[in-house]
Amino acid sequence: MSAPTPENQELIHSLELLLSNSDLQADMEALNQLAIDQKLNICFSTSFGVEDQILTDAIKAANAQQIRLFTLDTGRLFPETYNLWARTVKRYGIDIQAYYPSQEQVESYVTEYGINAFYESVPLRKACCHIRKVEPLKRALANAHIWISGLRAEQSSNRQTVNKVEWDSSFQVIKCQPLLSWTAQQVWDYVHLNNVSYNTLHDSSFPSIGCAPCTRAVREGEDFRSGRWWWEDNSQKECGLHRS
Ligand code: ADX
Ligand code: SF4
Repeated sequence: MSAPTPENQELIHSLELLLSNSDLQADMEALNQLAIDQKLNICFSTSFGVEDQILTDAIKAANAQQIRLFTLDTGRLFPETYNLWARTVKRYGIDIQAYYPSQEQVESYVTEYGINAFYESVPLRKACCHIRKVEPLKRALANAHIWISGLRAEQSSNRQTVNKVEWDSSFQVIKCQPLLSWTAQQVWDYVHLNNVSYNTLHDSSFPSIGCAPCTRAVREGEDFRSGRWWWEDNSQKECGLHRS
């Protein structure tokens, strides 16, 4: 895992100055222009969560055609997520490239351990996430210079240590999270103001939505990510996409 080159360090610095955060559409316009001026491959990963729907809306509003959208279809997503995916493509008239897990790896995992083996142990859960999310993400990011994600600091204590722009040594890419400092209030204000379509599960106490067998609704007072891998210890709750 190598450190960023001086060119990447310089790019990180320019991005920090570029992303104002006060105007999301302007941020997307600036990223689009940067992609054109510096011939950069910029991509955005959407899981169709509400933060990602906002970013998709802003990319479209900015006509930021240089930003490539992709999703990781683990094969275990909620029907509501697939429906929203179809609605989003239709509404915005955009391409969202889907990346799938390796057929051989899924077949051998299921044959050896079973279809829901992720409930049995943390290593088996992480192995499933690796096959269904991390390996496809590596392919999705293979030629990328900048990866945009919808992380927000408020989502977990770990995410409070994330920087808006940073070097991701696992995937060897500059990662940026334009919504990092947004509050839930700001998120929902944007959604209502711009009539953004969102996953109907958010209305049924699912603040964070991942794969169906590994996500459940949260109870009043429980934290944002408590419905994800709920049977595991808090310290284990990451799938390898993000360091936090
Ligand atoms: S996770 O690591 O716990 O799964 P989370 O659901 O909070 O992540 O989503 C954070 C960001 O990771 C999203 O805004 C999105 O950029 C990216 N992401 C998560 N899951 C996917 C997915 N299935 N496909 C594409 N991007 C994803
Ligand atoms: Fe597998 Fe669950 Fe990870 Fe989805 S979240 S890839 S089903 S272990």
